[in-house]
Amino acid sequence: MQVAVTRAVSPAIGECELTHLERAPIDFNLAQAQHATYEETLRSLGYLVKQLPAEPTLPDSVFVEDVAVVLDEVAVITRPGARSRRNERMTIERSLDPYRPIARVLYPGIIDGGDVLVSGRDIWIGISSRTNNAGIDQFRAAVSDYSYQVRAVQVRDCLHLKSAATPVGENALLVNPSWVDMDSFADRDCLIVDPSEPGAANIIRTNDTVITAASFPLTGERLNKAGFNVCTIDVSELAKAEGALSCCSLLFDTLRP
Ligand code: CIR
Repeated sequence: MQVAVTRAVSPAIGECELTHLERAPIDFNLAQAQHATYEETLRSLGYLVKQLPAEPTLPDSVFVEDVAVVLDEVAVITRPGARSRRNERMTIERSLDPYRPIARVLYPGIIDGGDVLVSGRDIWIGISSRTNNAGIDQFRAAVSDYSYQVRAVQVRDCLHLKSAATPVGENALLVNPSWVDMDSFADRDCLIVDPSEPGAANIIRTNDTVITAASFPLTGERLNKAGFNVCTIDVSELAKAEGALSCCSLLFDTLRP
């Protein structure tokens, strides 16, 4: 069974962390409606959505991706780079505990799940304002029994590695080459976002569908032309909090028959 762990939008989302964007008012009702459509889309693609209750004191808690990385063998609970996000961990850990052994990144490591790009047995981890080398070393140690190749990669001008690149196929990535060097992904096919849509590289690939954001129609068209089955949703209100598509869920298989 495929599970999507999500969390309802916090009523405090207007006080979210911001790194690259100017603060703009966020319409809470619209953000909730877009989030509901996001969850509905995952349901329509076969996911059992397990929604955690909203956290009124944790503005960024809807962005569950940053707090854990769920591999087949283990769930790694991160230590988010933003101090304001560290109290998101306990409830996420509790939600994953039934499904996977748990490992944790601890001080002095920091790491955001948004910096962890998993493609097959390869894991690239972005060095960003949210992820440091100590976090990467601890993550590498946590997965060392499971034959993944873990590599660090520098990102620039964006929040996370997964702002710059996400998996679009078994052996293919969708990349914005202005934010991460494509040389890092020499053994993958790289599709490029439309240059006028720098934020478009963050998509969700699931089964035979890719979910893209409505704000990036030209990249959606590129994927369509490349033969992908594209499903588009509007997450513009969540984007004002620097959230993208992948960050609103933790997707994994229960691995039970
Ligand atoms: C933050 O700065 O932490 C949030 N406002 C946005 C997090 C987005 N996370 C993601 O793309 N993985």
